[in-house]
Amino acid sequence: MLDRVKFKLNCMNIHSVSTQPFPDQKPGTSGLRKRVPVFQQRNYLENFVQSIFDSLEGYQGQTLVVGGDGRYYNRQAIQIILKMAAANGFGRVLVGRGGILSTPAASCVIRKNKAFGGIVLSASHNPGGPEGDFGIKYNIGNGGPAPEKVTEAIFDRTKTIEGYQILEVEDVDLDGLGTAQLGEMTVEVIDSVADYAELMESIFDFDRIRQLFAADFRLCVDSMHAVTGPYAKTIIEEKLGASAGTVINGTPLEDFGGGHPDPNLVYAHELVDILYGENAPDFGAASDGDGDRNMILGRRFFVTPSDSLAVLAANAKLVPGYSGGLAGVARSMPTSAAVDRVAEKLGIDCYETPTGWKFFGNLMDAGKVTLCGEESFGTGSDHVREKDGLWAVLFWLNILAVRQQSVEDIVREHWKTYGRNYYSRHDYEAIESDRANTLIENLRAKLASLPGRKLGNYTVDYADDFSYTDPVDGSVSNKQGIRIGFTDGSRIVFRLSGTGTQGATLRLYLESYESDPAKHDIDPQEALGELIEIADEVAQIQMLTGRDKPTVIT
Ligand code: G16
Repeated sequence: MLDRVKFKLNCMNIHSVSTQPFPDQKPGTSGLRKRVPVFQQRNYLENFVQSIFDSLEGYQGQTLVVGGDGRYYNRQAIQIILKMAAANGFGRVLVGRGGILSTPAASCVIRKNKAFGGIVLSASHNPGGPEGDFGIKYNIGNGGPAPEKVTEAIFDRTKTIEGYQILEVEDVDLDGLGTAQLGEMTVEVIDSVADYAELMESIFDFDRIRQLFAADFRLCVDSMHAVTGPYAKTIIEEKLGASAGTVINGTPLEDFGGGHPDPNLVYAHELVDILYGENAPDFGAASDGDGDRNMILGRRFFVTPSDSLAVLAANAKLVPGYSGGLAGVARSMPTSAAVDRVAEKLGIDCYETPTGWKFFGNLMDAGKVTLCGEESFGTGSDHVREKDGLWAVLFWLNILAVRQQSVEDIVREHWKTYGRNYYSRHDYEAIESDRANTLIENLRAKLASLPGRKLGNYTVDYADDFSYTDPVDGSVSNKQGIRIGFTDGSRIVFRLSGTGTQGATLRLYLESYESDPAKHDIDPQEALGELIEIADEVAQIQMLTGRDKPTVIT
């Protein structure tokens, strides 16, 4: 404790603790994500939290929202953050009961209470538990992830930090609703679900969805032992009248029951088995650790996230909250262009942003975009500034209630109207970082030589490293993914994940377009077969990663 220097300020027990920087506290696509033991090092979390506060201006006396997905270390982290927020001069903190706030609910609470910002604790879809992952993210007053200029300021501060401020007091009881006083700061433990449920009720036609359930429609929602359990039970079972048991794995557990709370065809296999099994329900959905991602399934039918976004956009007017139409739509660059076709038909703008929800915030704040989404199982709208898993499920339910068709019929009809964007993502997880970087550098070196070249039956139209200029504030983000576009509109995209915590994860995205309805029934891996081969040839994936197949295919 030699480095622990105590100062008593006034009569409050504010302690200034001297520290030294830790290497690499760099926030990635969604905040700082590391393994739990890294976060448990002495002063590790404290340094990062102080770096957040030091990068902000004008928060004295203001409100901060704090909550997380309930994973291991959530409660301990919250106690530290509360004491540091009090020592640093926040006036009030709103914290979800039990420390629970899904990411979209945190965004909702920040906006509703006009808070200065929020701290969201989650490593999203990454596994939890003592040896699992933990994460921390700062959200600004619009309810969305901090933009790059803020995360860069936080990172810069982590490199020079020498100390932090903390109040020496007892832990706050997080399990009962009510208020507590921490020095001059008030802590309010709020209902984790209420504000969010009220917002959902203001957007969707709950009466119509109730009629759907009354008419024997069956749904299965897999909360994967993560944060959406209480939200889904309250909204879908209690308020909308779906039968008890509709929500499975609905109790948040610190280690997500040992599972990997990532709603895709591989990790949400329990739900997939139910929807592809005997007596399958009409509709299935899963969400991730912190409740911002979603996977949509019909009976024996998978809806790609890119298609889901396009279907929501095309049917938005059926939902009361969007009956006036959409201002515009946005998708991340690797997301398929299915929604572009809907935007064209609707006569609205479609923006292509880098991967990362933070890029949508400016567009929504400027009123340019109402709906947005990503291939990584994220869909959302301007009702909050995060992607929102349960919102997407309710959106689908509202459409199903109005159209009275199956999920599969709705998607097939959509393809008939707009054509089908065959799409797949291949992930190579936990490969050696050096190998992954070499692969990307080699590709970069090749880009200029590719246009005009014939690769198999495809001719390269353009090849670049995606760069984005924000149309609202003019900020430029470079090196956002290698794109190889072909003359027929097909694409191959390569990028390294910004959310993994072990080695590097290479993502390969493949897309081709088919307008002929007679050809809409091909297995996507087959339809994309030649592009998959071309990708390996151009990037030498197998040779450089040492893997003969991807870890996950979606
Ligand atoms: C985060 C971001 C998403 C982004 C995803 C990409 O999701 O919020 O906007 O699409 O990461 O991850 P990667 O860089 O690994 O491809 P989440 O759900 O992890 O917060």
